[in-house]
Amino acid sequence: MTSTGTEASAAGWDEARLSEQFDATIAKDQRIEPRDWMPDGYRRTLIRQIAQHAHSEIIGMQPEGDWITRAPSLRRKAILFAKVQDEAGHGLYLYSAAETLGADRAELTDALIEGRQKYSSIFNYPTPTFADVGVIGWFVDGAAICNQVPLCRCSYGPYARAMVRVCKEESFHQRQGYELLLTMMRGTDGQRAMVQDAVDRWWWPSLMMFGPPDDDSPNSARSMAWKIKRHSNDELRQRFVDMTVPQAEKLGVTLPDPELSWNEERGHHDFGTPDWSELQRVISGDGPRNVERVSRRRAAHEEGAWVREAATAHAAKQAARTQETARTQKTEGAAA
Ligand code: BYC
Repeated sequence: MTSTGTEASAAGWDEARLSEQFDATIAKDQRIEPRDWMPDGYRRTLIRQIAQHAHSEIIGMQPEGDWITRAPSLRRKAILFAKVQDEAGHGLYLYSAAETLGADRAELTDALIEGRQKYSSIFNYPTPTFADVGVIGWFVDGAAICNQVPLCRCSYGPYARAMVRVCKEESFHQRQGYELLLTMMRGTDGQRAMVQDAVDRWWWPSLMMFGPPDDDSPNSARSMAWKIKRHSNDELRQRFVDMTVPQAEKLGVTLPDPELSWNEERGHHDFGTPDWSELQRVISGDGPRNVERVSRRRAAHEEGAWVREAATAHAAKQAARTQETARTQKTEGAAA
């Protein structure tokens, strides 16, 4: 799509024509870019999803970040540092993508810390043992890969492009988690029990990451028609289960679902039903760690105010200096 909103109004195009052009771009599987005309609902949906995604990355630094000072070796500490730092980076790309839609980053942060915008339910669970770091990598980053690889083909250009790098890093995160667990499984009985316990606690919350079942997902149909989402919540959940079962067998752990079995006819695993009332509780603020996660984010934001002020003052000083240099050069040029 090439015409900007300004060009369009100059050409006297009406909204119906712009809407047709938008639909044609989506139908051709081409990208919508920031300066293209888009329906308000498309813009709002993207800001909602991208903001929630960004908030999830930033809040997601906390459960694992708690283990940085307690990692059992220098190697594990360095890996964990790098992973948590990557998540900060993902949050920043995503806030930038939301800004291309006209969202204001400071307002998005306020919406998060005032509880007006959501973040992924998964980060409201505790991480009592180091095995949780491994299982988060294996399950949570594994689920993130299933969910986010299709987002690389999302119809909105800046979101799709941000996802390419994010997915490459998520893939490293997943493998580091699995490798950590393989190491623990080769250790003592106590370590193996720790891994199984973490698997038991994280399995169902990980399945909930994909959102409510399709028949209870109010946003899916619209988002799929706009090619923001490429697959439904249930399709992606199934993909995650199919991918994870053989990995669990190789690792030597049991997934805590008695209904889990291979269905020859469907060519997929059958599995039990997550407790959807738990997902609703966690999303609405009543999970095991919601209060702690948001209050910590609020405190970090308040304590960081001086950094933002200093950076703004520095940028203003630099801009004034650049302007002054340009003025001096112009005067000297005129005099020469
Ligand atoms: N948690 O109609 P639905 C990561 C909300 S970061 C909380 O199906 P939609 C990582 C949903 O927002 C992981 N809320 O919605 C980071 C909606 O509420 P609103 C984050 C949830 O948008 C660090 C309502 O329920 N990934 O991987 O079509 C370390 C109805 O749902 C959840 C992303 O954000 C949930 N689990 O689909 C390691 C990916 N599920 O907004 C790893 C991008 C649903 O109407 N996001 N809700 O008030 C998406 O793909 C989609 O937004 C979702 C939901 C699949 C999450």
